[in-house]
Formats: sequence, structure tokens, C-alpha cells
Amino acid sequence: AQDCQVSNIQVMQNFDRSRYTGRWYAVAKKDPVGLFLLDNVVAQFSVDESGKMTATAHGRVIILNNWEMCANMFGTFEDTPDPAKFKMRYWGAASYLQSGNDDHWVIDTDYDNYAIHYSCREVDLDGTCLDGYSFIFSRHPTGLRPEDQKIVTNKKKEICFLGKYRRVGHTGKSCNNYI
Ligand code: AZE
Repeated sequence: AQDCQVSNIQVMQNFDRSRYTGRWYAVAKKDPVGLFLLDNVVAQFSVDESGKMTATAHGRVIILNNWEMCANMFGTFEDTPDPAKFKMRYWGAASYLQSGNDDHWVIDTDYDNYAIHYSCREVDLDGTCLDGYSFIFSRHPTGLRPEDQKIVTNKKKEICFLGKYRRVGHTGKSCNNYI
């Protein structure tokens, strides 16, 4: 089913946040409108004593025409009735970085190799996503295993972002010190 309605998007069933903890390397991303993380994006998810999910993310960004830096970001997650759908409040270690409150949906994951994340910032009048972003994560800095690639391609199709992703390089160039 792929009518591209945001409200019909299927998310991970019985999402287990504790199995999702640890390091994830972004291998591909679909950008939102405006500034976004560029490359060398690594996220680290945790679950605190009270069961709340939190995360940090690092990635290279270019801000204020051509000032390249490593963004050091934090996120806290608010639960919703669906265990795979969260509201993420996020901010940067430095004030000139971005902050906001986005949806954070886990579309699919096997916890050990791949994960597909989705966030729609603005739903259009017809119910499709007007402005959104998505990360494909891997547990392996080298990328997705061949056997996970077709699962990921299918999910990209289901969330109507197929063809809109760019590879996320891991050169270690400027964010290496955090990994
Ligand atoms: C995400 C998951 C882990 C926690 C966080 C994430 C998102 C971070 C951003 C950062 C944008 C920064 C910009 C700086 C100039 C989804 C990777 C916080 C959206 C644009």
C-alpha cells in the first residue's frame, strides 16, 4: 500500500527501544528544506533509568556561507501511543546550530544491521508529505549489507522517498574526533 498518505505510513511493529540503543551510522539521507546535516553523521541512542529514549548525533554541517563545522546535537524523545512514533526535541551544543521539535518514526529495523528513520515536518493539504527528511542507518560504518539493501529500497518506496536519497559519506574528515 503506497498512497503516500503520511497517516497511512506503516512503522516498525512492537518497536523495542532498548534493542535500538547504541551507535548507528547514517549511510543515506533524504534532506528537508533548509539546513541539514551533510555527512559523517553518527547517532547514538540511549534509554535512561526511567525508560525515556535520548540520543546524540554528530555530523558535518556548513553554516553561514561556507563555514564548515561538526555539529554536536542532542535529542530527547517523547512517547506517543505508537511505540515506534516519537516526538523529538533537538538542539545543538552551540547556539548557532539548529533546534526544533520533529516527528521521529522508526519505519523498520532489525536492530543489528539496518534502520529506516522517517520524519515529516509538514503535511500537505492532500495528506502527503510536503517537507520531510529520513535517514538510513547501519550498524556498520562500511554501509548496508547486500541482503538488507532490497528491504531498505522497498521501505524507501513505501514512504514515498525513493529516488530522493543521497549517500552519506564517512570520511572522518571533521567529525572523526567524536567517533
Ligand atoms: C537524528 C537522530 C539522533 C538525534 C538527532 C537527530 C537529528 C539531528 C538534526 C540536526 C540538524 C542540525 C543542523 C545544524 C545546522 C535524527 C539524527 C538530534 C536534524 C541543520
